[in-house]
Amino acid sequence: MPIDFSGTWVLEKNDNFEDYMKILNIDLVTRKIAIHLSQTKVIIQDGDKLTINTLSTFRNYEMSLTIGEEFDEYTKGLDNRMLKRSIEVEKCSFYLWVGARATSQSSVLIEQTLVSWQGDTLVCTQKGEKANRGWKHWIEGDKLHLELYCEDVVCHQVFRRKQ
Ligand code: VL7
Repeated sequence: MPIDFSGTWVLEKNDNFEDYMKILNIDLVTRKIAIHLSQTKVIIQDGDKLTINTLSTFRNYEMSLTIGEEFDEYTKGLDNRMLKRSIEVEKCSFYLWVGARATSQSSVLIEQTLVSWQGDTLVCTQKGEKANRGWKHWIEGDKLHLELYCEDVVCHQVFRRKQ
C-alpha cells in the first residue's frame, strides 16, 4: 500500500529555487517575483490517479496524471516547455506511375513525462530539451518534501501540512 500525499501543503523552505529557475531560462523579472511567492500544493491521490495543484498569487500550475503512465506535459506559465513525446518521423515518398504521390510514415515514441513509485517516493522524469530533469516527492514526519532537479541543479522545497 503506497503512502498517501493527499492534502494541502504550504511552502516553508525553498533552497536553491533561484538557480533552478535560472537553469530553466526564466527571465530576471519573473524570477524576482517568483522567489518571494508563497506556494501551496493541493494534492489529490486516488489509487493511481494523482492531481497536483501548485498555487500562488502569481501563477498556478496543475498536473493530473496516472502513476506509471507516460503523458505529454506542457509547463504552461512556468518555463512553457513541451515535455512530450518526441516523434521520430520517417517519411518516404514515392511516385506512382500515374504521377500521384504516395507517402508512407512511421513514428517511434521516444520519451514523455513519467511519474512512478520508488518505494514510498514519487519520482518524475521529464524528458525534453533539458537533461536530467525531474522531481521527487516524499514525506518525512509531518513534512512534504520536493526535490526539483534539472541538469546539475537541485532545488529542495519543504512543505508543512495545512490544518
Ligand atoms: C512547480 C516553478 C519555475 C517559473 C512562476 C512561479 C510560480 C507556482 O512542477 C512542479 O511541481 C510538481 C511536483 O509537485 C508538480 O507539478 C513545480 C513550480 C516550479 C519553476 C518556473 C517561475 C514562475 C510558482 C506555480
